[in-house]
Amino acid sequence: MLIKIKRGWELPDSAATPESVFMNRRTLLKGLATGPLLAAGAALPFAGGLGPARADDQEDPTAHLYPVEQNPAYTLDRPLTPEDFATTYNNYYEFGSYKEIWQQAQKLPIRPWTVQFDGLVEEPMEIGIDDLLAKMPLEERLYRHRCVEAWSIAVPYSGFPLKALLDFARPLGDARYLLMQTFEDDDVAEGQRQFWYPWPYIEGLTMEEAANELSFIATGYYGKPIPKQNGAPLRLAVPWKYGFKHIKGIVRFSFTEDRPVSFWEELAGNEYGFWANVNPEVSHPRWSQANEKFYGPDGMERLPTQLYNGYAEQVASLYTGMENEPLFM
Ligand SMILES: Nc1nc2c(c(=O)[nH]1)N[C@H]1C(S)=C(S)[C@@H](COP(=O)(O)O)O[C@H]1N2
Ligand SMILES: [Mo]
Repeated sequence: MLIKIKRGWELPDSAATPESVFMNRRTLLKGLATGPLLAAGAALPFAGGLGPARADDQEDPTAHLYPVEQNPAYTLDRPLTPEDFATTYNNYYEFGSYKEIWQQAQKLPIRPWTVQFDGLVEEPMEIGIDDLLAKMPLEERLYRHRCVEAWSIAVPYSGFPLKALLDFARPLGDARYLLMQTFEDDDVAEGQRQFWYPWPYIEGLTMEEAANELSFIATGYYGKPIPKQNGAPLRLAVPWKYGFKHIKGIVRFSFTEDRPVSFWEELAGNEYGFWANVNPEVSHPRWSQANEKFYGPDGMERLPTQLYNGYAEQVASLYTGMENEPLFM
């Protein structure tokens, strides 16, 4: 771990060093000094996460793209969650089934990163992340995020509407669902060695949901490239749905006629369904969803959960006539 710190200080103090790299190092140092991880479980994350130079020491080639202009249509009813919190309290089972995975996630190489489009499309294709980003209209949006576990945050994503990606992918008329898939590499993602999980992580949306104005692909966070622990280089944001739908580290978009079975649905379909729309009145089988623990600038605050996480105006019409579907689990 000392080696890594030394490398950090040795970096040339060039103006070209993006803030993201600088910040990550500062956060890392802070984490080393004060983080609960050091006391609690240093051996586990640090053993594999730090050490010789790895892909995580490369400058993110998209750093110059950010910050991007904020879309004023997506504002918040609450303050933003501090960046420190949103980037160190995460769910990313590929790197461990606990919240403190951010160091482990630094091992993920995000260049080269190829994104595949297949299934019911006019023409299957593959494209590198930087070529893809150059084609997409980037903007910033402030979104609420509500995990099914009942914690919530409010964060600034940069990225592009999923609709722009659909237009690029040119799905065929008989495509009914969009399946998204996370990278697989159990050399860096040690969680993927846990064979009882149905890797790779899969998520899905109906084509109508995917084309909804709120469906967003995040490539940036807090005005910088999105950190690995938050899903770099491509991560879904569908803020009216529980957090597990927000698939990270996407490598594949596939268009299907049949409904995809998601990672969590396969593990426990009675607890984590396909629709997963937020609703305070529909309890999880093991806990109430009436309230949420919002992590804001003043720490944790209990707030009432809102139907569709407060986005009913934009999405309720997607579900008319579907009263018999388990829309809220
Ligand atoms: N590939 C993958 N994506 C994932 C997860 C995961 O374990 N693996 N966890 C999900 C869950 S449960 C939540 S709440 C969000 C958390 O996103 P954040 O850590 O950026 O806040 O990521 C989602 N995306
Ligand atoms: Mo979650």
